[in-house]
Amino acid sequence: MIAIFSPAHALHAPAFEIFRGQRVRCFETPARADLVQRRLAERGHTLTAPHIDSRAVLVQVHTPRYLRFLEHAWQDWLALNAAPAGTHGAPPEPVVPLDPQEPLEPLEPPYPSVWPVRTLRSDREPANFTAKLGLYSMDNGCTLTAGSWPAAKAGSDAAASAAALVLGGAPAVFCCTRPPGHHAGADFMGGYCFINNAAVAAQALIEGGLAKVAILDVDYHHGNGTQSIFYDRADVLYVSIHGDPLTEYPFYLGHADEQGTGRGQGFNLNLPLPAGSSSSAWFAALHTACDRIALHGADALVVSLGLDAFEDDPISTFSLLSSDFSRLGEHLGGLGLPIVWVLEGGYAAAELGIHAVNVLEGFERTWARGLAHALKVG
Ligand code: Q9C
Ligand code: ZN
Repeated sequence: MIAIFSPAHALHAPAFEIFRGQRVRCFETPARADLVQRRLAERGHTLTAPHIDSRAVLVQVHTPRYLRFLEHAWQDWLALNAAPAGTHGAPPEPVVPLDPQEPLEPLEPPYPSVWPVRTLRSDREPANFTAKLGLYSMDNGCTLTAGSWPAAKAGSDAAASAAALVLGGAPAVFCCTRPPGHHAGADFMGGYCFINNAAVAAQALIEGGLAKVAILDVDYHHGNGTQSIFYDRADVLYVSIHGDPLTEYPFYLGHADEQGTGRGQGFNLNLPLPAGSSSSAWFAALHTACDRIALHGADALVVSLGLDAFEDDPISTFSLLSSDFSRLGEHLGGLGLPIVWVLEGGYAAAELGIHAVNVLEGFERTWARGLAHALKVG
């Protein structure tokens, strides 16, 4: 399979994230994409760099003011910290001094601390940097660094490039990208995601002339960003299998009663499963998902390929085995649809390459069989 990879992903490498009030090592690391890339190469798959600038599609998926903020956020944060004391007040001394063992960053990253929740306005962009950061964030899961924008943009370019290859006749293309994307909405980041790569891929397929696209999201977490971007549209069907938001991140979206709105009514299907669900429950949901996708009559499929449904994922509770990822790929090959695959979550880094390749090679096996069958029949 063709896989798109840019070493620019590694420019986004925050030193830590905040977990239960503590600084902990990030779950979402550069090693993830590097290990998947290495496994793809070992198995003889073709790796290629993004060849398309996604800017034109990006502005259809995200708002101009969010993109402007993201692109300049690090420079703005630097400027704020270089401002003479008195302009913004000298920063207070931290109560807990920095651990000297920690890799020294030239500057501590910014975190949101105020958000425009219900009754507060999000239509006016404040001038204050921290207020803007809160406006454009759903949580504190997106540590901004100097390289966050170029890394995220490279992922978006990969998604647009994969869509172009599929439009050109490739049966499937895999985006070996990070940071992930499916929690990012039109104007906010969250859950390690800055730019919604799956949405970029789907929109690029529509722009390329396809009438109907489906997105299947198999990440453990509901893709709230993707759902919200396409919620009022009938041309892009969104289907997701995920941990029940009553107990699992992102908590505030992903319930079964969210079915779309306006023209998009009936074009959103959430299949939440209780935390701790078995593989057989998961595959039963996959069958339901595939039936809905077939009914849509999609011309192409985008798969938000999170690998965190794995039994040993450190932050998730489903029970998929390595062999189940092969089964997933085999099942999707049977749909007979061209696929843009986009890497999302999955934090058992050591197994990530094996699982991604298991899915893709499973797809290739049944896709080839389908072609052989079509030739015999036709
Ligand atoms: N301190 C994906 O799998 N945890 N995202 C946030 C913030 C949320 C997972 C912790 C997990 C998000 C793409
Ligand atoms: Zn996830």
